[in-house]
Amino acid sequence: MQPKSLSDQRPPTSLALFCKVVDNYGDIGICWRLARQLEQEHGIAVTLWVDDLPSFRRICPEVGVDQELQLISGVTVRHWRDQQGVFSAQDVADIVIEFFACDIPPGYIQAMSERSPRPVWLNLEGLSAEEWVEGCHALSSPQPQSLTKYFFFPGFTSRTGGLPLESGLLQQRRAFQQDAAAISAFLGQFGVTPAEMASLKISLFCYPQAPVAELFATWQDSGRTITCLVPEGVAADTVQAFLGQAATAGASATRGALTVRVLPFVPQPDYDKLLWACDLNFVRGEDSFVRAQWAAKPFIWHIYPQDKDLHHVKLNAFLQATSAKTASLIAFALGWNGAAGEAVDWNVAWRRLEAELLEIARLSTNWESQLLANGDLAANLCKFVETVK
Ligand code: TRH
Repeated sequence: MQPKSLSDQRPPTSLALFCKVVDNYGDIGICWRLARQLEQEHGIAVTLWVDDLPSFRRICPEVGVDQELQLISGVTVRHWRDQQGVFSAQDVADIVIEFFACDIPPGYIQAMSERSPRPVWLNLEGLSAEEWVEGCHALSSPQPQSLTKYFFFPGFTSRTGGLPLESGLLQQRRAFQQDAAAISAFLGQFGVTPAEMASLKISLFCYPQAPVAELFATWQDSGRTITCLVPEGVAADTVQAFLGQAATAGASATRGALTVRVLPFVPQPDYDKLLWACDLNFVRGEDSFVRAQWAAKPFIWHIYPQDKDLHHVKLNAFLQATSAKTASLIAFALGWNGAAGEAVDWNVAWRRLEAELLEIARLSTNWESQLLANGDLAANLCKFVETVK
């Protein structure tokens, strides 16, 4: 074995990522993905502080919900119980990231100010295609005690931090999508039958206010057989009404042209496969929305609702930015998000969208190339840290 060079013996760069789960799975979903990527692709020793272990477990079954400290896929996971705690400068990582402006414990910030050199402190913001993002990305904000915080925005242009994309993901996706046996084996484990596999396959992940019942009624009368795969807990009341039984994983029913099948809530890497395997995906929030774009399949985004319909502005900004769109997709997406400004005839909206699915899939591949040119968020973040440290 070659002796290690001196530089090899330096301890790896350390990074603390603080994640507060506001609701659902997107906050931890994004942080967990980033933590793994920084550890695996950049050799950084990552500590992920997270306040809600049960939500984390839903997307990563290895998580022990009663563990204060655990090592998962090379990432140190710490239960962030409260804002208490006394920290010393030695406890502070080289890079400190707060997700979505969550408040880091005051004791940790105090220790950051006592550390020499000071850590690089980033606030990782939420994703938006609005124009102002470019102007705010990478801005610095002076903090008390000689600390500086930088805003780091994900985004869709080269003047933002880009989108998270694991190395090799697109190759894995292409191999999977070209392998009919792999797709059958993957969907087969959830009880999807050969007839369902041959139908138009649609995954459905949305917030409770989506007009799912209206869409189910439309799909039932569709001229083409459709299989809708719904993770457990999503649109639960409508799914239960359609099934005539509890909407638990494994349950399914067929009415007219539509089969609805309930899937378990799968671990994060399997959710990618589900998106890759379907012909159309309904996604929501932030992380599944990004994954749908790396699936290069048509998708409809249900945006996280905000007060005063602020989310409609974000939705329109994205619909304007993306090149993976047709008039039918824009109309459908606006209707799905209650942003159409008029009543939607779902039969018409669906017929138009369905007729353009192949065209949208083709456009999705071009959009993917555009996004790729912006680089991956984890790599962009590491480069940014080098420029400010
Ligand atoms: O769950 P979301 O609605 O999350 C969020 C949060 O509400 C958050 O507060 C808000 O800031 C944000 O949306 C905009 O949707 P999202 O972002 O798509 O996250 C879902 C995660 O769950 C994502 O990482 C994919 C994962 N997932 C699985 O791992 N398995 C599954 O079966 C499904 C359906 C999702």
